[in-house]
Amino acid sequence: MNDKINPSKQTHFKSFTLQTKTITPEQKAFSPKVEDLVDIVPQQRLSARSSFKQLAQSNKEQFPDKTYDNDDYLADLLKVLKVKSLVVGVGGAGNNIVSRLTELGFNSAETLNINTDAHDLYYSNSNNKFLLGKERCNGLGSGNNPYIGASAAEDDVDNLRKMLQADIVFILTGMGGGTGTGAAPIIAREAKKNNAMVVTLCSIPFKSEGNMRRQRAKMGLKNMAKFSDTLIPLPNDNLVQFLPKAPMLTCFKIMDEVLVKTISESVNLINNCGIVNIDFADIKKVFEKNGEYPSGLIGITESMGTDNDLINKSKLALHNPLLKPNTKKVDHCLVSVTGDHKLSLSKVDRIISTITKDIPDDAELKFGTSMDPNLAKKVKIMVLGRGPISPYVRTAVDSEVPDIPPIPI
Ligand SMILES: Nc1nc2c(ncn2[C@@H]2O[C@H](COP(=O)(O)OP(=O)(O)OP(=O)(O)O)[C@@H](O)[C@H]2O)c(=O)[nH]1
Ligand SMILES: [Mg+2]
Repeated sequence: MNDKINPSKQTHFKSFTLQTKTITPEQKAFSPKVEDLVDIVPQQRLSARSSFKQLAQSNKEQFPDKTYDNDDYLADLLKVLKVKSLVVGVGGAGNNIVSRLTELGFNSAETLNINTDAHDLYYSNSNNKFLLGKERCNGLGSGNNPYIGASAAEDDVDNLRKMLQADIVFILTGMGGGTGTGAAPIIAREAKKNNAMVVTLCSIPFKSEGNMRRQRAKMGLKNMAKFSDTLIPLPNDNLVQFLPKAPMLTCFKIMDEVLVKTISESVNLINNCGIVNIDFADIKKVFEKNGEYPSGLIGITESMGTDNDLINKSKLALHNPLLKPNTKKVDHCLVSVTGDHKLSLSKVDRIISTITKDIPDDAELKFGTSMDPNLAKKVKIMVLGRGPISPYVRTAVDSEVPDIPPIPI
């Protein structure tokens, strides 16, 4: 779309000013008894949908007799309708995943790496970088201390708020260290203050990394659950089942690849809203906070396109062995199928009917298709689901582990 300002367009919104939403005490009283995100959302940044509504309303008031909508007007509306996604990597693991994403040529959303460790941050790859807690950590990391990670984030809270301007913020991190565990919940909280939907994907340490790391990971998860709409923990140990003899570094690399694919496919789905018949409202239904244990299911597979393989890979995407979700709890399900221009209806039907069989009869399922000429005979299947609760999230939320309060310098 052309960015030049067309004088004829300016007249549409001459007297338009963005309004901030105020929350009445009555609204607060009726808010759900889950972690109340409304309380921490002063609505500084309007969502794409709210901006769209305000622009449309303002135009209606200015031109009450207008019957048809011309293209200039529609182009203006489309400008604000674009959903902005931001991918944030926090700490060593998060930075590695974002670097991999960048190296693979991902450019569908902005990326931002945040770390207390200047060395790790310097060697990472992302559109933007931010060294957290410069005075507190002196660029040397948090020393495995989540309290230091949290304090470093609080030191830079104003800067964080400025950076986290998006409709959807994906947070990628590894739980169990100091920076990701301590800082990522604060980063999520600041993104929520900017009215973003927060989707967190994080790794859970191997048992072999020791009990202290696992305890820290539980603290981190409990805090992440407060500020994430969707929180998907990927336990490193689930990889061990497939690769019992693989070195830890190889497992990290494989986990990184899984996270990279998940993020890039999710962002593509969001960016392609309107081309496929899945729209942002559908994505919101699956990702938006629902209850006190914010989890869900995400699975991506690639099929060779034969009948049997389509069935197997559809099941694999739904029953993602890295998450092991209880698919009987799915209440909303989105299935995105990508193929080349020859993708047949019967293949799509094979995928959808396989997935439908494995989720409850009353679950709402919506599917969309998109084209990628590079796939040739292959078919990409992505399943997003709401309903299944990760046992890791449930255990962390119900646990007595303490909060991670910041400590003074
Ligand atoms: N997927 C993946 N996981 C990793 C990687 N490196 C570490 N992890 C996991 O993430 C956990 C946290 O490690 P880091 O991300 O290095 O820790 P950090 O957040 O930087 O925290 P500090 O270095 O202590 O300040 C570890 O316990 C591992 O389980 C990686 O490259 N990829
Ligand atoms: Mg580190």
